[in-house]
Amino acid sequence: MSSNSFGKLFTVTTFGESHGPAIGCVIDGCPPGLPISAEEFRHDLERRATGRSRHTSQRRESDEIDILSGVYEGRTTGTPIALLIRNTDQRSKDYGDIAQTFRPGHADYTYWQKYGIRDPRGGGRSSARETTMRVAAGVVAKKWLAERYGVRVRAHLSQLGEVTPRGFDWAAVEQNPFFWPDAAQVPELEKYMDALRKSGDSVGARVSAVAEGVPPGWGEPIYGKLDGDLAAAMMSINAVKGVEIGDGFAAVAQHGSEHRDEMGLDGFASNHAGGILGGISSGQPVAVSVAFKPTSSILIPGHSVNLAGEPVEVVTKGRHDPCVGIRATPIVEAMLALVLMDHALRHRAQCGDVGEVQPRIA
Ligand code: EPS
Repeated sequence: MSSNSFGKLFTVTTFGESHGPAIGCVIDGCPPGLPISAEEFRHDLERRATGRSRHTSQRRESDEIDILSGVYEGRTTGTPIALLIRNTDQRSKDYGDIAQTFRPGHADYTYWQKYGIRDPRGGGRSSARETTMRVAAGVVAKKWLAERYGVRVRAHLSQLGEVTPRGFDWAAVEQNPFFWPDAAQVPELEKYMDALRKSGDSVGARVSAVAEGVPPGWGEPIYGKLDGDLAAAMMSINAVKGVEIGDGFAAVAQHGSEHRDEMGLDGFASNHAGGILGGISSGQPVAVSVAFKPTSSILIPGHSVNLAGEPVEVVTKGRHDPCVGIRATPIVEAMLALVLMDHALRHRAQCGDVGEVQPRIA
C-alpha cells in the first residue's frame, strides 16, 4: 500500500493497523529547537480517543506515546521524529463474521477489490484508529505554529444529524463530550445520541475549524493552493464526504456583491472567502468545515454479499461509534495545523526574502 505520507516539507508518514501490535508515525522536516515532551501529546490524544464518553466507541486504549527519535533533551533536533503507540485493547473476535463479507458503505469492499487481501480486524488500515497519529503529529504542528507565528487552531462540532447550535461560545466547546459550542443544548444532544445508540443506527456530523493569526502569503498556486491542500487533507480523514472553505457551497446562491470581502485599511469587512484568495492565505482566519458520513458499522441488518459470492445479511457487532464526527473534531484541527505548517515552511523556502508587503490590511 502506497500513499501513507502527507506534506511536502513537513512530512508525516503513518503506519499500523487497528488490531496490529502498534500504530505510529514519522514526522520529517520539523525545524530544530522546538521544545516537546511525551506529556504534551496527552491532551489532544485524550480528546480524540475512544471510550471517554458513552457516545463514542467503548474500546479503551491508553494511547501512551513513545518518542523514539528526533527529540534530544526535550527539543526537536531536526531529524525524523518517530512516535509509537502500542495497541492494547483489540477484540478481534468481533470481526469474525465481517472477514467473510463486506459491510455495505464500508471500505471493506474497495480494499478487497484493490489489494485482493485485507486485514479485517478492526478495519485494519482503513480504521479510524489511524487518525490517532495525525492528532499526534498535529500537536507538534500546532505548537510550532503558535510559537513561531502566534497561530491558533481550534475546531468544534457544528452539526450533529439535523441538530445545529443555537448559540456560540468557544468556552463551551471543551466542556462537553460533543465539542458543542452551546452548553444549553448538551442535554438535548445526550438524549439524541442515547436514542440513536439504542436504535443501533448511526448519524453524520459537521466539524468546523478555524485558524487565527495565519499571516498573508501561505499557499502555492497553481497546484499547491492552500485550499486545495486543505480539501485533500480533510478528505483523507476516514468518513469525510465533503469539505467547504469559507461559505463553501452557500456561495452558489450568493451574488458577487455579497460574497466579496470588502477591504479597508482597518481590515476586511467580512470573511466569506474563509481566509484564502487565489489559493493563498489573506491574513484573515482560515475557515474550513467538514462533512462526516454516518458510519457503516451499525446493528441494523443490511444486504451484502460474501466472499463466496452469495447474498448475505450483515449486522456489525462490536464497539463502534454511532457518530464518528464527534471524535473527529481534534482530527480536523490536526489536519488544518499540518497543512498550515507545511505551507509555512514552503512559503519561507521560496518567499522568505519577500518580507512584509504594504498595504497590509489584516
Ligand atoms: C473503528 C472501530 C472501532 C473503534 C476504532 C475505529 O474499533 P474496534 O472495533 O476495534 O473497537 O474503536 O477507533 C479506535 C480504536 C480509535 O482509536 O479511534 C473503525 O471501524 O474505524
